[in-house]
Amino acid sequence: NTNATPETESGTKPAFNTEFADDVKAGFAGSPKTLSSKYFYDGAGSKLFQQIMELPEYYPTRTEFSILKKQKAEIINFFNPSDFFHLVELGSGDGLKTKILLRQLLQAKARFEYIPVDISGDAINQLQSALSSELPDLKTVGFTGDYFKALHWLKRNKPGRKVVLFLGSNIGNFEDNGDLKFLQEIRKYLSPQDKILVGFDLQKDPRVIRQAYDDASGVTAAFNLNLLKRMNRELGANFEPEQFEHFTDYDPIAGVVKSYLVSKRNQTVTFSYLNHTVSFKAWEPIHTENSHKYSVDMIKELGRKSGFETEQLFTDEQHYFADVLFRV
Ligand code: AVI
Repeated sequence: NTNATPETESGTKPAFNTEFADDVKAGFAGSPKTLSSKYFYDGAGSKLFQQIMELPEYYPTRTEFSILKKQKAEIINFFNPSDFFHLVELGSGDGLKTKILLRQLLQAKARFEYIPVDISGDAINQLQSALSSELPDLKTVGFTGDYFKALHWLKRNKPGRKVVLFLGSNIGNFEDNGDLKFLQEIRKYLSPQDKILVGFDLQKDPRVIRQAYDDASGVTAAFNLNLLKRMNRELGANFEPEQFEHFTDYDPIAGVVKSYLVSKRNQTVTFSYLNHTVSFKAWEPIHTENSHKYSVDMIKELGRKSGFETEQLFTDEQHYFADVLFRV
């Protein structure tokens, strides 16, 4: 098992991450205190996220899965499969959802090459070895690293038409306007004929949304609190997770779930590797995540402002989720 981040503080220490240390210092110096949700996904956090995706309350993953399963034939037709293209997936993870499209493309004798991109080298290696046995006819060229490094590399090394996949509603986890900046940046690497399929979580009954981020079994709370444990492991901090509380709420006007870790009392935490201390007041929040929910109008407007046209929107019967195909 290559996914070997220790879950106890007595295990092997992960390599010191300067960017994490700097972001923690800067985020805790501000008011309100913040920490980027990108730090959720260490080994322990990624395992907890896998559990979140299985929760009865967490509808996005299973809904997107059903959209892809039911509409796979129609979706891949929009990729113009008989004309060679690179299928580039940003944040491929375990590729479970993508395999539905990959199987369909192979069955349709599509002319393409699959290029999964992930920040985790372990995820890319595991996906490549799974694909080579499960779909031996598939040509896969994995890329480990940052999305924009990958797009830059592609521009130089893989000229030709591209279809980009950005599934799973990761688009919703940016700060305000971060979704627009991200799509505008992607657009710079695309040419006429290129397309991008993006997963969006749709606005719905606010109670359904709120529950998805505050499940009864406490897995999402553990996922949020893992940030404190990660700082203990990697930055030598002495957070007591029991002294913080997971709090989350959905604002139906802004269309965003905001998650926090709230300090239950006045306390001071020492970061022994950073020679640094941070104080928290009783009930002071640390903002740890945004999860934006979209209306169809917001999606079309976002596409337009980023230089795309909405070609097709694939949704489920309840209109909980949408995979949206934008063309340049
Ligand atoms: C990864 N991302 C789309 C998830 C979401 O729903 O915003 C992360 C998550 N946070 C709490 N639960 C799931």
